[in-house]
Amino acid sequence: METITLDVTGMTCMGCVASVKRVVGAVPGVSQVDVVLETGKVSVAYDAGQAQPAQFKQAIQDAGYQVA
Ligand SMILES: [Cu+2]
Repeated sequence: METITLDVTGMTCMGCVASVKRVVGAVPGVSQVDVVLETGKVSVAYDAGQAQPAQFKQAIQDAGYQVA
């Protein structure tokens, strides 16, 4: 299991947090998503054999947020 932390901007409320958790959590191979609204830190635990960080970034961008 790998873990990556992404810097996400554009999240303003717990609804945004829930959206990011949902879209990243929907990527196959992702087992855990933790979001800290105040810092914009999104930590993703995933199986590197199934998922790639580029997929998380794409999912977050598709949901309307920016990934540093
Ligand atoms: Cu929001």
